[in-house]
Amino acid sequence: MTPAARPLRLSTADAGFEAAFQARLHWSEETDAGVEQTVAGILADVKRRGDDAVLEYSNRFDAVGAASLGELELPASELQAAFAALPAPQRSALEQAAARVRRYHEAQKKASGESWSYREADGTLLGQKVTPLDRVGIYVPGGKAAYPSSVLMNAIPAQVAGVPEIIMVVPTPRGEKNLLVLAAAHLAGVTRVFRIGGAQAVGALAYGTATVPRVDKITGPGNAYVASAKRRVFGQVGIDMIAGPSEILVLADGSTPPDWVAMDLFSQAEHDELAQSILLCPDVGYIGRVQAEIDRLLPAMPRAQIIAKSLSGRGALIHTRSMEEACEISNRIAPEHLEIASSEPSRWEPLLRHAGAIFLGSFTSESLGDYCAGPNHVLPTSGTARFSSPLGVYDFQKRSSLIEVSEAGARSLGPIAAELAYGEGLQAHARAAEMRYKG
Ligand code: HSO
Ligand code: ZN
Repeated sequence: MTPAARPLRLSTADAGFEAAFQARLHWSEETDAGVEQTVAGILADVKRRGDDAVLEYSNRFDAVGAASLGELELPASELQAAFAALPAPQRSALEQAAARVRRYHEAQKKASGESWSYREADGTLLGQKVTPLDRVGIYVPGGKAAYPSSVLMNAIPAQVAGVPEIIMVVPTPRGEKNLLVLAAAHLAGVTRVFRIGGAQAVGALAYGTATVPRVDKITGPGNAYVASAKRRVFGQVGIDMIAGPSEILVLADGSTPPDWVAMDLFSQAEHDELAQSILLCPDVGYIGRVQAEIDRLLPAMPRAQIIAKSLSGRGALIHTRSMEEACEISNRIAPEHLEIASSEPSRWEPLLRHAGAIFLGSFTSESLGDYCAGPNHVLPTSGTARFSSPLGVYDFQKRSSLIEVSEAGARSLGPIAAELAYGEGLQAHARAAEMRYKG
């Protein structure tokens, strides 16, 4: 028996709307004291004992039965073989997705990832030099959340940025390898792959061991242990973000077939019982039709149980007074994915300020963005789109300021610097500037 999927029905005109809306949005990742303590212990151990510790934890938690950490590295030939062994349609889909994701990120690099400078009249040059990170680590979860598409979304921007070494870690519980993940690693240009996971893999990447090289930044999703480990090593290395459950918000004016919208709501709900799917619409009749499609379509879904839990526990169908009000509410939510299911998406898009990715028009299903449209599917969740952006080429680059002062520039800038330096009581600063024009 499929349980019913009943998202909360709300109307902005109701007196209790605000409280009910807030309660539905609220999500806090429990920081479990037990997890925190375990992770702290594992990281300290990996830092102290390196390879031996990582090997022990991998044998204990993943039952990989390895005698040395070196055994857990997958040779490039095995990645290549995994790719070659894919059924032709799957190989072709993966190749086309990778090519489109690469092209998008190349355009992104051109638009915002290049060095720049300008020269002033007296010859002084000012600018910014953009360089890739030397080495990055990509965490890929094992088990049910192992997404080959996420391998592409993490590795391709790193490669396009020009990162010379991309180290991937992926746990293989009881030695079970996910061939599609390995094939994606081959296609995306991953340099080395280790079959390790959990906090011990994050520690190995952050501190380096005899076998696993130390990286400069770690990206990629993971369970509570991985998230906690990433938080703890942040500062020693860069990290991308701590992703919460997936979210989709559909803004509908009633012009998109309601079964399309129902399936779009399912598409994020099927990721996770804690995923959040929300519909905002000024037409109450249409909301009823979407609910009817939810009821009709759900029983045939293989992940019906997860979808039902997600929609009933965290979903909402919200009746608004207008599309304008729907846009305002969407801005307050700042969803990871925002679909404008409308016949006039360009009318509403300018009103929308906070979202990880915006999908315009009835034909743009969010799932195309997950796999092959081109933009990255690693997006800010839990309202963090208010201040952060999709994973991109810029996450694998850093910037250095460039300053080249001419002799004339030293004469014009020197007195300004000296004046301010004396004001701060810093003689050496002042003299260093003065010596260059006064002697
Ligand atoms: N929607 C997920 C990404 C994904 N979907 C991977 C399918 N595979 C988070 O944006
Ligand atoms: Zn998805």
